[in-house]
Amino acid sequence: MTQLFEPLQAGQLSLSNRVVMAPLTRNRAPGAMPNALMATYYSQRANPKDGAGLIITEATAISHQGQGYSDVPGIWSDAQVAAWKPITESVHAAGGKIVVQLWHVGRVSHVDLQPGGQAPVAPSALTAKTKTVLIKDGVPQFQDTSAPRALELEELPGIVADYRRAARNAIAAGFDGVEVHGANGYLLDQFMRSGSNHRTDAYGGSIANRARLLVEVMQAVCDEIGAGKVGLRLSPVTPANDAFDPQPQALFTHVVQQLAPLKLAYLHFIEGSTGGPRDFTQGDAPFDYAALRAAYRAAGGQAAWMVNNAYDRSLADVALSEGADLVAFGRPFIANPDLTRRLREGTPLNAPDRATFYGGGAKGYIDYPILLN
Ligand code: 8OZ
Repeated sequence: MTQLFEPLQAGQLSLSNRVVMAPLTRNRAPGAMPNALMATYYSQRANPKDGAGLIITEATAISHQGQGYSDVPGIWSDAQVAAWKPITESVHAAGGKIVVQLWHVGRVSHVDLQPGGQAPVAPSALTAKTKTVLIKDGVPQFQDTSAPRALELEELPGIVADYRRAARNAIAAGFDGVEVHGANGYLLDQFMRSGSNHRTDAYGGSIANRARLLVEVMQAVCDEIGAGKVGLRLSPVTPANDAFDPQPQALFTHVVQQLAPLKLAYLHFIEGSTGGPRDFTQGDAPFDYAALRAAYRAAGGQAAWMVNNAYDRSLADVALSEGADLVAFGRPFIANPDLTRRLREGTPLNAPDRATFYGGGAKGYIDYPILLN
């Protein structure tokens, strides 16, 4: 089977193959500023034949309030837009395509990372049982998240506006589009799932109410830059960052049905537990991803369907034969800039070094070997 190495038109994204570089947090952007090391890292993975058909950047904060980890990049200021430009230019010069992942962490943050040392914001004042990464004296340290405060109803249009500004900035910075981060227990996921959303207004309670903020954000981002440049990442059953909902099938079926009319470029699903078991599930029944896709297609949704989590070549081939359009690889892309070539030729993969995942410099970032000739 060769489908993995064939081109795909996903909305306005013309992709040279179906191997996608998944978003990967690397904590190498001090001061939330993109930099030259990142240009090297991404362009190493941008070759249209041997690298990713699409690169999704590491999660990137839409506002200072949206930050929850040390040394992750942002895209809220003009200086950040200017600093992203050399990165998108080097990826394009290498023949690749790149979208930026737009991120608001919500309650997964720490007062040390928030403007004025304030409490992080969330749908409800419920502390996440999870850790964040603070880098002190160059050493990554896992620390408990801080207690959040509940966002006021009047603040929500401002959150939507921050996503809209980030999308506008992304295009100004030369990105081919954006991916909204709706997964892994961050702000939009916190609103969707009842474990973290105890609101009693129009953004809490029913499934339709809990999905409302995500749908408003997607609408705003699409209005701003055109839906054909917009993707969305979801993780229906992950427990990451204390995410929980008792009825994920009903919740995410509603979500994709709401998004069907938008004509998005792609929908991106983490299957099972993020970075963990693919068969992990939560709630009232095992999650049925095929039924989710069928519900989306039945509602008229035409976005490319991207799958992720612990894929290898044979699992990817099966997924494509069963109707997926794109397969995103995370950790394999950390250690293999030429992952697509290695998958095509069946060459052994370099193993990623966990000690250099978060923070640091060139080591474990831009020094993984590629196959020669
Ligand atoms: C690993 C470490 C920090 C953040 C995600 C953005 O899980 C992340 C993340 C992953 O989506």
